Amino acid sequence: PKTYNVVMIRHGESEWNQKNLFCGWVNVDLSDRGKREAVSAGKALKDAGYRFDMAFSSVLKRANDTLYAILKEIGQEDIAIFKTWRLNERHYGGLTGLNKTDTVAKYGEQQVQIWRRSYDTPPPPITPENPYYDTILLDPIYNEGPPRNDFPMFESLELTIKRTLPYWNEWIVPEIKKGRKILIAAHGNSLRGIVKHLDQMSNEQIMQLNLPTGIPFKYTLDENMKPVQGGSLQFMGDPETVKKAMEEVANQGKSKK
Ligand code: DG2
Repeated sequence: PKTYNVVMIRHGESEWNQKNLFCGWVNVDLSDRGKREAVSAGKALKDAGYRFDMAFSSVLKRANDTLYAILKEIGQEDIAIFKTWRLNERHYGGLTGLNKTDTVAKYGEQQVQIWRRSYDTPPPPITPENPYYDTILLDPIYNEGPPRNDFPMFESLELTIKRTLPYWNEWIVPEIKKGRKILIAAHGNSLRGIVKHLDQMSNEQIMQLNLPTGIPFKYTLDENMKPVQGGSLQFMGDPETVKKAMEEVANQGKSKK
């Protein structure tokens, strides 16, 4: 039977991941470590012999720059790249710009865990008092969407999935089915949305998944876009490193010990 591979990656560590700030739709750069992670991801894909026909990313440069670094490593800077706000990170609303550890100190680990990982509880909305309100609204990267009258002020994972999955279904799946080899460079929560969909995870199961920065993972899908033989996402990295990187992400929402 026919199977298809698709490779995805959460961008390398960003400057705000490094400072442990809620970021969402703010367009920050990769940290130096993040840039190195992106190059390593490219090398790993190169060593494994990966070639791609096209790539998809968000409109945020931390994801775009991760993609460019990979394509450079594998010598495929010339392939078609499609960028869409629909693959953006979830909009972190009123939490945008706040330090995750400070937020734990103020509201408790449990509340922060709900804001970070619950399926349907959204963060509070961003208000004009937030220092990044205009930064986001006036950023030209959003000139082509989302529509001004439907511009999010916050997003739960559920809301993120509602705008990411239509893009997956309408634009990415048809290309996969044509046999095109696809690379997607996006974000912790937009990719969690796609993973939840592909693995048919429950709202509870997805809470436990923390995607590490800069480690590519692949799916092998059947003709119905279901992971073959009950498989799931397969990371391209040694299991111990992947486990540590996932714990690091989980710990961003824990109180300082
Ligand atoms: C992080 C995810 O997004 O944060 O917006 O702060 O993938 O773009 O670095 P990314 C953010 P958590 O949901 O892991 O707190």
